[in-house]
Amino acid sequence: MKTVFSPLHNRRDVKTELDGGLLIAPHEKPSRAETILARVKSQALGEIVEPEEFGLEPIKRVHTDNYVAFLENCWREWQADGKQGEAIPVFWAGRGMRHREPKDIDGRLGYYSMGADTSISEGTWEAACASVNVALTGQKLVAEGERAVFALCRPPGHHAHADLFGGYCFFNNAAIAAQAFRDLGYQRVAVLDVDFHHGNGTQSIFYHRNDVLTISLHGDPDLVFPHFLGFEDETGEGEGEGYNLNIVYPPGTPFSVWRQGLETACRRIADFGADALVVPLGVDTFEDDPISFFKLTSPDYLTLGQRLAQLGLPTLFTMEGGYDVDAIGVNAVNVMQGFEGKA
Ligand code: SP5
Ligand code: ZN
Repeated sequence: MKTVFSPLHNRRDVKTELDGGLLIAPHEKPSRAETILARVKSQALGEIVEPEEFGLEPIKRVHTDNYVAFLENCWREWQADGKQGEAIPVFWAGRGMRHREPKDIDGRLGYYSMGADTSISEGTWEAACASVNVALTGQKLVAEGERAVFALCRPPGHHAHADLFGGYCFFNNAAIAAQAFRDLGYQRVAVLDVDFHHGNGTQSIFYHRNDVLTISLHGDPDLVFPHFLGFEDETGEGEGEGYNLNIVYPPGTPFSVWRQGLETACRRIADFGADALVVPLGVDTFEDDPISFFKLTSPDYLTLGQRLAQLGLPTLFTMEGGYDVDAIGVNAVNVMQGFEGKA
């Protein structure tokens, strides 16, 4: 299997993550991608390809123009305002307040975010754009006939809405790739999100549509991020009714239970008649992940890959979460090797 990788991911290298009342060293850091790349090489998974440049147009098929402009200018405006640290949203439009874009940079950070876990600094824009190019290059390779491609995206994307960043995400790489499949004439695209966290951005982007089926297996949002979306009664709206599926699990969930949801998801994708599959792949479902509570083991990721291959679809993997850096390479590449038939 080919892997798409951009060294520009390392332009995203913030020093802070607001967590537990402290500015900690971020969970989402450059070594994550480097560790996965090293495993791709040591396992000789396949060719490693640098991304092509796709520009902003495919991004704007999914994200609003004003949001894209905000991300492009945020760090510059923050600095021009004389701020000392990294850009972190602090204020939001709560219930009863106005949802309008203010001029002030603190106001705009709140307007365009869904969490304060995601600081912005120099290079975030460049890395986020490179991550989209990685996903779109993978999508193009699949459209040209590759059975499956591993888009080693960083930063991740699945928490980003049309006009919101957060959860370490800026552009929704998986949603942009799914839309690119549609724009190339694929009629029904399935997105199966196996990250530990709900794929809130992807759900939201396609919530009113029946041409992109969105499914997410994740930790109960009553207990974990993103807290305010991802419940099982969210099934889609309007034409999209019945085209979103959330499967929620409690703390301690082992693969033997999680895989039942995977089975439900795979059957739904087959019934839908998908002609392409996008898999936002997080390995924060791992038993030793520092911010999550599922109990998947490294061999389980081989089984996951095998089951996804049985769908028989052109498949694009986009890298999302996974924060046990010691295991992230083995676990992510196990999915690819399972897909290719390794038991
Ligand atoms: C892509 C992805 O996986 N994003 C996840 C973003 C989660 N950010 C909030 C993390 C809060 C961690 N709190 C630590 C509690 C440890 N028990
Ligand atoms: Zn996650």
